[in-house]
Amino acid sequence: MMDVKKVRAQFPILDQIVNDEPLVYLDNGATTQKPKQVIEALEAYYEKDNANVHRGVHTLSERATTAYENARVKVQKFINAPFSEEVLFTRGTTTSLNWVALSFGELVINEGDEIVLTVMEHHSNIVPWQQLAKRKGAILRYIDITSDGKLDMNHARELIGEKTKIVSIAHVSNVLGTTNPIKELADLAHINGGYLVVDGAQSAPHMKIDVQELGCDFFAFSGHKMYGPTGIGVLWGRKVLLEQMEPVEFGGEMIDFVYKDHSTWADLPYKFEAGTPNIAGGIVLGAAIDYINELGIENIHTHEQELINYVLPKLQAIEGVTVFGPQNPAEHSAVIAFNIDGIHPHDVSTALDMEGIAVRAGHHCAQILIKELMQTSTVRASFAVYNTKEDCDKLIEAIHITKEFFLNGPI
Ligand code: 7TS
Repeated sequence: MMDVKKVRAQFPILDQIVNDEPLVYLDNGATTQKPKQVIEALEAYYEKDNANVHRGVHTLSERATTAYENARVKVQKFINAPFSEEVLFTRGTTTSLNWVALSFGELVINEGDEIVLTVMEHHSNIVPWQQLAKRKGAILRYIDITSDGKLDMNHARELIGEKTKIVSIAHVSNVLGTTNPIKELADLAHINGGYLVVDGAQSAPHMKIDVQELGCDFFAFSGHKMYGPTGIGVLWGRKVLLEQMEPVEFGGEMIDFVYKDHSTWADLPYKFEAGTPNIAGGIVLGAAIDYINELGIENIHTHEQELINYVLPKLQAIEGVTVFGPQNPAEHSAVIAFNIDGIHPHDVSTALDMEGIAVRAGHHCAQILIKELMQTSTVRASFAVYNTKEDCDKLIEAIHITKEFFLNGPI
């Protein structure tokens, strides 16, 4: 059993009053808060070790380089990647997916080829593929969802065929909370001679990731959604593929030799990491992984799932509330999007903020999905390891207060 009180105490930001109420932070799908040991790792780096990496032979540079490369190994172990040089540091999921589209897409996509996405994708797993399709004359296809917000696997089997070169899909939807069957999709893509790209932004913080077990070819995620800093993320790719790919950015550190008319590239992973990287970000992402490992990702998952089991039925029971995505709590991950009949989601979000509760309202960068759900926006409560059943109770109570205020007027 996780001692949530102890966990909460590690997050200084949570201990504050917002609009005269204790803060209840339920916008973890957007970004998570950071524990003391992660904040301290950032401070320690700048206070003791700051230097550029991979170039100086002086002591600080060696220290910074060692810490940065150790962080890469921590990421490798975190996702069970076969090789540390398959771990590329990026700015975040968005950059990671752009790199796959720009480099791998450029390599394998030709005119008439098909790229299969799903209607539940975040814009950062749609727009880079649209741009690639435009450049190459390729075709985009979208797998539908079922009425309870799961991926329609019959449709997936229909769409993924011999023209499919790339399937790119969210592991967990940032709106529906659906977890997609990655292994099955990887097999489908591979049988047809294609490749599977996974957007792990909403899964890596919440469940054990094993890229070998998932059977995917690329896996992207962000540090800031898993208790780490902003501006750092990861692209993992299979070595044989990364080796064939061209770099996306060019400049210092990514070259082997530079001649007047051409250049040759450094080995993996450096070929992709042009210029001075986000050194502090990489090292502190390593500290965030240490933090997750100390708690245990399985324990985090169990705790969050308990919260969903607790709060989802309570939400479903409120008259006028529609919850999107799987209705069975066991199939619903740590994000819950919902709407209240007759009240605009932005009004709901403002009213909840008045009660000290932070949620997100909007299209959640998933406009195709929101249209599919026949909404213009939704409210979304998203959970992390430091959330409690009391947070859930406060959310439910505040929704009742909000309904009362908007539907029956101020008392
Ligand atoms: N993919 C998914 C599934 C996401 O949820 C997000 C961010 C991204 C990609 C992009 O990640 P980034 O770190 O590069 O921005 N999602 C959200 C969200 O749901 N609310 O704010 C950001």
